[in-house]
Amino acid sequence: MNPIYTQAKFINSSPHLKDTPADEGLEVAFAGRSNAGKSSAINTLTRQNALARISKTPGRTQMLNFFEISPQRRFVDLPGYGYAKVPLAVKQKWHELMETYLTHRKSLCAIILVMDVRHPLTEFDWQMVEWCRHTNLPLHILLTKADKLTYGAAKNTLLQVQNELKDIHFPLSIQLFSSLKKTGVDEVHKALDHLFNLVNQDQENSREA
Ligand SMILES: Nc1nc2c(ncn2[C@@H]2O[C@H](COP(=O)(O)OP(=O)(O)OP(=O)(O)O)[C@@H](O)[C@H]2O)c(=O)[nH]1
Ligand SMILES: [Mg+2]
Repeated sequence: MNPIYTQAKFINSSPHLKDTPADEGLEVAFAGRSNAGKSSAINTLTRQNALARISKTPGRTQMLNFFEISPQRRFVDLPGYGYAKVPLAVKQKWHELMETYLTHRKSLCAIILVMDVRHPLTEFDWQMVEWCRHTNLPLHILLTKADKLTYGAAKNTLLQVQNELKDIHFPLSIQLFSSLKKTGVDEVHKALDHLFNLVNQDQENSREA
């Protein structure tokens, strides 16, 4: 594993694109339905229990939360979408924030789309897939909470989702994941190494070792 992920540090939270870290370097955004497990995935991937805030209450993350992985490389925990009980005004605000972020953020280099393995490909998930296809933004999908299903059932969902997305041609990969059981972590780190252009550096490191 590339050790940089465990060195992640919280930078700041912002309800708008002002007051965000300078739009330089590379940023990977974690998107997905409210309560899908985005913040938990960030904690699992960085091996830190309380880096991103987790909540049993859906809709908890309403801001853009930035984390520095290494200088010029960041994660962003995006507010979750699709929680029915959120008031309309909050939903509209969310829509504006997401649209502004996705349209204007130059350092955004990839989306990690987090979906509950039991409820994959909701309407908003499809919108995110379409957005990435439209803008050629690499997309890595985590089917998380895989611990909630038997291995066979989780694998079946993976195949189904792969099948549903098979005709979509742009950098796209899909995997099973569990923050509870810490499964699929190496696979995400490898995907991130590519997205963050760390592969060559990694090879250099192993040559030096
Ligand atoms: N069993 C299981 N529970 C999980 C997993 N990942 C997250 N959870 C639980 O799901 C709930 C929501 O997790 P969060 O990480 O806060 O979800 P989120 O996508 O960040 O939610 P919002 O911030 O509301 O958008 C919490 O109760 C977590 O403990 C997982 O892999 N397995
Ligand atoms: Mg969250």
